[in-house]
Amino acid sequence: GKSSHGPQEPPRLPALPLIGSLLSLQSPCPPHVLFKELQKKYGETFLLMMGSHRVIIVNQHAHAKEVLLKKGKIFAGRPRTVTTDILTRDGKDIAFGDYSAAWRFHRKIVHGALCMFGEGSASIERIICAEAQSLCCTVSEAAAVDLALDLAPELTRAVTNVVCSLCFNSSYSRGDPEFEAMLHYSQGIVDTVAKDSLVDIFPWLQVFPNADLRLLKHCVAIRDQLLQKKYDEHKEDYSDHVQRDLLDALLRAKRSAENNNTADIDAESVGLSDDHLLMTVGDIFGAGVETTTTVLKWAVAYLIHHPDVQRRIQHELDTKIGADRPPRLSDRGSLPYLEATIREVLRIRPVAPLLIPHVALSDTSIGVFRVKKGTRVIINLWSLHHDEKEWNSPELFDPDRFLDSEGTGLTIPSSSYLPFGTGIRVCLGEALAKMELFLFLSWILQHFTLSVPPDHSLPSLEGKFGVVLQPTKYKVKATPRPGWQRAKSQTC
Ligand code: HEM
Ligand code: PLO
Repeated sequence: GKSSHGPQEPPRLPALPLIGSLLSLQSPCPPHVLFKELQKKYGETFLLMMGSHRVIIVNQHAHAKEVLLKKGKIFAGRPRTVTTDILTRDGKDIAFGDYSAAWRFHRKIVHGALCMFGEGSASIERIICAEAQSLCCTVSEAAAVDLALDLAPELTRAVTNVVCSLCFNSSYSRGDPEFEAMLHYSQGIVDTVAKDSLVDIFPWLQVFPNADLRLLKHCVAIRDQLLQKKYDEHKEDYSDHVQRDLLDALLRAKRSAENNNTADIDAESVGLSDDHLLMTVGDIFGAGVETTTTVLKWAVAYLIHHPDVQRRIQHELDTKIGADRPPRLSDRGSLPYLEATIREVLRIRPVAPLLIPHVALSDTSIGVFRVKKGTRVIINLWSLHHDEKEWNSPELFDPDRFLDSEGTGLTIPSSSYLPFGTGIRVCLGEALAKMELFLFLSWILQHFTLSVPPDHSLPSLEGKFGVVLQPTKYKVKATPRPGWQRAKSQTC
């Protein structure tokens, strides 16, 4: 190979015309799979052009950690794209907002607000368990009359209500028209935003009629109306003395910056304008709903494919908790097999297979490769989680890989595992998501055994690529477990 004297150019894919078609929606493979394939020809880290932008694709964990951790601050930028600008009013949110004082400030406020509800306090546990309870009741009612259920809407409502409590101190009941509208617009956004679609690569294409862009704008307008309504309501009965939720926490920060106006803080530059507040709470609401719901759908799909795994979790639940009480957060330590299963779901079907693109804020390097300021860096988490050098039969669903040789202690067998990212752009909702996944799955499996409904085929495990990797729709049969049939009538 080449001798490495100082930084060199990364291997580079043939230029523009090819790449345009490569990343377009017509490509037979989703981009994370395609990028993993391209490694064979170009090596683990390579460069391509998306329109006029330099993009480096990283398919291996050492380089991924250099970008996210060791040089995390240098690579903390985010690109501006047509679709994310529409969603976030030109990057006035956390996830798609570029590195800035406003971004740092908002992360800090949200982090603080999430901690307030966080692991230590009982309130978040109470909220999740109330939703889990109501979910189990709805499922058992439906299961009594219908052998083939679509769990997705109920899972989504449960997860939405948790994040609704956190953000807005509110919740939705079944059939609430606002909830139905939310389901609809959110799917429209997931289908159209940040997919490296042609308009994001060639922004001048915006001037032509574009169905995706029209759908996105329509869905964002409906979302914004909903956010604005919550915002107005909160402003009306805001008080400095009570902090009910995240929106109150943001409003308090805004008020206190405005009151200290004599100092050098002004609302616009620190990012405390109405737009910033709305976009931040929109981020947490959107992330809170779409990510956790997606993982639950994947988990149920894999459990249906692997009844043995399901039985082992239920055995663990029966021996460690029994049938007299529901699971709680303090049981997490005694249910390692369930935890291992959750880890395996997050490995085999990462929610964000390409994370969110990062941008180099100055000239730098990755390994031996030179990286120019402004270069976009895509970490291909799909490659990390399916690396044959790191995982035995990576396409095999096997929770045991996360257990030690005795099968009782949890481990992470490879450092090629970053479901939530890492470093200064690490997921803000990791702790919340893990609590929800644990409680919802343990409640469901304590109450029901899930299987394929008669005359249906197994759920597809393929996934539909978008800003999150979603499973396609499927139906399940939920059979109440013996010990819980009696309890049901008392609690529902
Ligand atoms: C960012 C994963 C749940 C809020 C991210 C990133 C990943 C991720 C991979 C991108 C990291 C990067 O670009 O380097 C997940 C997974 C989840 C989950 C697997 C569920 C299992 C949540 C929840 C919330 C949330 C529940 C909200 C409460 C965010 C935010 C960011 C983010 C705000 C942007 C951080 C930034 O750019 O500074 N998440 N997430 N996530 N996540 Fe999550
Ligand atoms: C999901 C659809 C919502 O309507 C808007 C929204 C806001 C924040 C996004 C989220 C969507 C998708 C998942 C994202 C999240 C921010 C962080 C998270 C991208 C588009 C991940 C997994 O990185």
